[in-house]
Amino acid sequence: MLEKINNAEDLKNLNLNEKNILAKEIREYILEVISKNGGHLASNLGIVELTLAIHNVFDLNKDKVIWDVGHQSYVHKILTGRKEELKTIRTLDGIAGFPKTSESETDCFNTGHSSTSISAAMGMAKARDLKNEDHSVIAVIGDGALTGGMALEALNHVGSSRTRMIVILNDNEMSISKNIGGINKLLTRLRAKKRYTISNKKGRKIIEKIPLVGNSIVKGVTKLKKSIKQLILPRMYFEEIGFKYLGPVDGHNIEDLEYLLSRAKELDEPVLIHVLTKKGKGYEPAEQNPDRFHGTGPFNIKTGESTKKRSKDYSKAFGEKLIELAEKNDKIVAITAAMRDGTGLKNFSEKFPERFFDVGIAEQHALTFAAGLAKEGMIPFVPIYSSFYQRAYDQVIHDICIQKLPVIMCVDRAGCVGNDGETHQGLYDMAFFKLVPNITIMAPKDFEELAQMMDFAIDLKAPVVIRYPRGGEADIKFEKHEGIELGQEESGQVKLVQNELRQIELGKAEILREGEDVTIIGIGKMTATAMNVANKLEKDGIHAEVINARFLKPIDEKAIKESISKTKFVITIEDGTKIGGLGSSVKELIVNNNIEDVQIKCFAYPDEFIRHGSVPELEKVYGLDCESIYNFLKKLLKDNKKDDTIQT
Ligand SMILES: Cc1ncc(C[n+]2csc(CCOP(=O)(O)OP(=O)(O)O)c2C)c(N)n1
Repeated sequence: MLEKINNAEDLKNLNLNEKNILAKEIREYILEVISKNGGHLASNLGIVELTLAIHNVFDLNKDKVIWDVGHQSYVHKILTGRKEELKTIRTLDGIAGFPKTSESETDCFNTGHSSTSISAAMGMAKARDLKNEDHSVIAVIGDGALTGGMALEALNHVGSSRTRMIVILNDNEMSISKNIGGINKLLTRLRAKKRYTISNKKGRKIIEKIPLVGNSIVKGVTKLKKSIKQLILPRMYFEEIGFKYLGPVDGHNIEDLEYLLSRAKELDEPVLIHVLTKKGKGYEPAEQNPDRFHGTGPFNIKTGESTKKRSKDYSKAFGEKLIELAEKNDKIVAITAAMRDGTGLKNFSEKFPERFFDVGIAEQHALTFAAGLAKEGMIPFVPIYSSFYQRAYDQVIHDICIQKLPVIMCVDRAGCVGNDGETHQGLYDMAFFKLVPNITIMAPKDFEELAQMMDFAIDLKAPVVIRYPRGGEADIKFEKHEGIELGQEESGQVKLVQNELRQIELGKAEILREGEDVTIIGIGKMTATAMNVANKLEKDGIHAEVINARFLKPIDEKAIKESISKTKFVITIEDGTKIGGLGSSVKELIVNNNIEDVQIKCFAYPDEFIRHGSVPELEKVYGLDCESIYNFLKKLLKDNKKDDTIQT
């Protein structure tokens, strides 16, 4: 079947049996591709029949479908001319793992972050009405995404405005982990209701004919029905806020789905269709462990086991240290916005269930909730991915920093994250946090320093950010320097500093090696790149001084000033943006201190959204890998370091 299908037009002539065969083949194809490329497997396996039904009932050349989060759009991509390209999904120059308007007109809105679909759909529906056009607008949203504040704000608006649009609630009882909270409880009661099926459609037709009996009786019956419904049917929640509720319907029964979607299409009001699906459907390991297969790296289809060996990563290092701290200090609590496993909090949640809070996909609430806890003397650690911290910016400013509350904001997946692409790159946090008063910003160069920074953050008793990348440490091991005296030469010109200086002190950088030809300042994981570059330069007789910035704010003016005054040439390397990051702080420092005759070159991401690809590939594309930086410096320093042509 799949061979014959290239776009939705090809579906139109299939009978039910053929559609079911196609669903099976689509699953096999997705499984095959994701087992090689990695990606969002379980959500896509769960949404095959629903996507087929949507494409059968609606015409996506004119009707608009917005996929919330967008991680479940692979089936849609297959049905919209991208079947072959799916093999390139999430790879450099391949198609994206999320909907992209630039990829296809049938991707009518870009997504990636959760809970935006209903707002965007309402905007499109209102525009349609204002332009006197006539097409359907549909938001497809999961029960996890429905816990996000934006989705609830949008439901509130859509319901009261009576806008004609459809919300399809894809309810698989899972966010990444098990879905939680009051909305989930409401859905649990709805799930228990009798399902919509083609067979009880006949029953519905009879009920729909009741009005023929006569007006007054109808009114009486309707009123009675309504009050009974109020008592027993929780669907009234959606109806009370202004939606026609249809469902629940079996999300793997194409016939029933098509029936309900066609009905919804005719209605001139907001409709919510409640669809029940199974995450990971059709692949046993994913059905058993939908959270493990939510987002996965490459794996062996037969066993479900990862084909890449997973070594310790920053999230795990964070989780382990937090447990150690919490054992000694009962004020420590941890908050996650639906990312318990991804942020390394699984063991913490099991060890300290009463001090662990999963608030759902609710980053804004998570931060103000943390502020409340901190105000009353608790010590909240809030690990959230960098790109999702964007959601909670006002809470950081308004609720935490103005009041100087000691919330420890742990920015996981900071920097380039790779294959998830532009919506998920954690490149902006240094720039946007830096301009907030009362905040301290740190980034560790390795696991050990992360642990030290967590200790330091508790002692600081003020708002603090610790940013760390996706994955593990770089392959360079920073020497321990035990027993080495300050200034003692170890090899050639390299001078190492003594161990005591390695303690974290507010606003103090760490000089990793001394040299006089160039100052290389790295921050966080890019400190390793700085060291690698310096080691290579050393072989060419170029002596670089390497500074691990440690603090972006307050930056170590003294150490940097001293070094720059000596070398007269500084480069900065960071996993962030050129605008507003470490490089721009160093430039300000040079200007503010009137340091003359200094050249500076900043290695960071340019002023554009960074696409998907593996991290090493993207670092190469943007000249941030060791080789590119080394080549740049070697060429310059070999001849004459005072070259005025350097462009920052
Ligand atoms: C603002 C934001 N926070 C967190 C995430 C990470 N995230 C991606 S999918 C997901 C769970 C979504 O669950 P649901 O909507 O039920 O979809 P399912 O995968 O179960 O089909 C989460 C938390 C995100 N994309 N955006």
